[in-house]
Amino acid sequence: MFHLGQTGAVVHGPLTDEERYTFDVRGYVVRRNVLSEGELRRLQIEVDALRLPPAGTSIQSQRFDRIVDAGGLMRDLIDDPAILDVIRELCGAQVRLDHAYGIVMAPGTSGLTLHGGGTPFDPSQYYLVKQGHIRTGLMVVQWALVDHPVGGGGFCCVPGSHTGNFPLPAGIGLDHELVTEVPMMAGDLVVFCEALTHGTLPWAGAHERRSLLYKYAPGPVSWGREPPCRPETIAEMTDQQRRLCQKPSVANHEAV
Ligand SMILES: O=C(O)CCC(=O)C(=O)O
Repeated sequence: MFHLGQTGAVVHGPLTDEERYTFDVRGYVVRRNVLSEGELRRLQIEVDALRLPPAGTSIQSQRFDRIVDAGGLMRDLIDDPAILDVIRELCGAQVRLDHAYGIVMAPGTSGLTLHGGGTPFDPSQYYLVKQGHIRTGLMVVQWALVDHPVGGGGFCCVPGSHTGNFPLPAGIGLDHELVTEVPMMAGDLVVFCEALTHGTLPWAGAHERRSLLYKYAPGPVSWGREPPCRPETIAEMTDQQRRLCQKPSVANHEAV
């Protein structure tokens, strides 16, 4: 498995200097061509197998969870080599999977208003640089299962807002000039921190939007109320996946 950097060069594993710089400046970074055609086909089959009700206009109808319990590649993405070093760098060696879900959007449906943001300081979703290391609270790896073309909608953000010093004013909505769409092709992924102000632009794609979101946190931090999967699922996991799904703690928290 390989991915292409912002300049098109093939890169593996940890953030490159260029990616780290980009993430620090913008609050997100895109990795291209991470999933192969075969993997994309497998993931589409796995999503089809969930027999989701048709996506409508409500946010609830555009979300599906239990993607880790479902198994298969949807589970194995939690510690995919394309992102493992990245989540370790951003959340620390005791990084944990906090929660995971998928997004489906029907053509013409609208998404989610702007949310997140680094101000006021939120101890569960933050962005800090200390002694030369980036540290984030809750952060996201979103895998695009279909093309998200320019003008197609989907993930958007206010680049740089993860280090902003003022709260988002009420007058800045999805249609504001500061809001940037983040186009992706099927097989790309975007890494972003929840301290970044972000949201979902109405979906203008001709096809259904499908993406999978895996949200990670530092070892002692829990954003969600529930564990990321059922206890029975843990028994089926590799040791590394099990370590990723530990309960939030400082004491006895094994490194991933
Ligand atoms: O549509 C997107 O990719 C953003 C989703 C999002 O911000 C959320 O689910 O909280």
